[in-house]
Amino acid sequence: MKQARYLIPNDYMADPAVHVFNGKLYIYPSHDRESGIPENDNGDHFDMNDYHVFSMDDVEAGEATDHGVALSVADIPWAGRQLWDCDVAHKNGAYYLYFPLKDKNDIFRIGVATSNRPEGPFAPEKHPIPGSYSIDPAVFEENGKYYMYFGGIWGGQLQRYRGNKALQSACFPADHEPAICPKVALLSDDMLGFAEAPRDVLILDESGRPLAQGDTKRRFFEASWMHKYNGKYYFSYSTGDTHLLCYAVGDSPYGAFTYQGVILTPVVGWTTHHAIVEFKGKWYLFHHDCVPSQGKTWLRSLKVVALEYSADGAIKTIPGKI
Ligand code: FUB
Repeated sequence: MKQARYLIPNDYMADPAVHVFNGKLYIYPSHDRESGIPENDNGDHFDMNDYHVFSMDDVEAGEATDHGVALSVADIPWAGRQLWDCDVAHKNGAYYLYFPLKDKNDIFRIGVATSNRPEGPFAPEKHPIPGSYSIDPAVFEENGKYYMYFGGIWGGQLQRYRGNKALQSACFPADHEPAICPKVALLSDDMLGFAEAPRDVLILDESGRPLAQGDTKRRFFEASWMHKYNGKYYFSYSTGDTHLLCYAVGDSPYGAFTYQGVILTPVVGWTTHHAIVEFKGKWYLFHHDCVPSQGKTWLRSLKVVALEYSADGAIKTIPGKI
């Protein structure tokens, strides 16, 4: 696959999480829609109210099958608004959909919904995960342990917390201070909560110093993803207002991770978001852009492109605009 291709031409889908379950590829995107809310820095215009699940047998040329609505805001007892980027994990025949949603006080929390099928429908728990906050859950499984990465600044509200406690008001570090970190927590055996207090995911520069808040072309903004390649853990994320997808590599799912480089240069649109997955012996980058909506930042379309590594394990940078 030389060129990126659009996967769902008839609807606006974004923020892909992608997994292989039972030999099939499943895509869990956000479902963008036009709700008329004006664009602002809080992301109020990303006013999504349901999820669809898609599956594919062939990434190179096949169609994505739409399995219909898997979960709606209307079915979530604690819901306020805005279903943002979700992810799904599989354990012992059950599938767990993790989703960020603002509660009735307009605070992002992370919820969980369960199904016995990868395509859902998913039944939500009555309450969000205790101790959860912010957005963009991404779950990585290894040896029966499930790690949830999460967090996002600005509209994702991560700047309102320190040490897992809510602050009186949002607080950003000064430009020279260590950047706000994404979080990681082991999930409990029943997959419905955290087994530990969320920890900081440290992203270091080449000298071993934490990236600074003012280092906006490298510091974390949102959209965590984790994959393993050749024994190394690759933590990837979006730099938000500088519109890059980057990655950092470490020796443990907890990090620390050392910044390596850019996976995807800016796309048409504001947000950039991704999943990296191996399927049938090839690696792929799933992401989104706003070309089909002619640049409407809240109406994004899903794409896939081949992802390649150099012999030393470096990811080859992919151009976001062609
Ligand atoms: O889709 C809403 C938000 O935009 C996601 O949660 C972020 O990662 C960004 O893509």
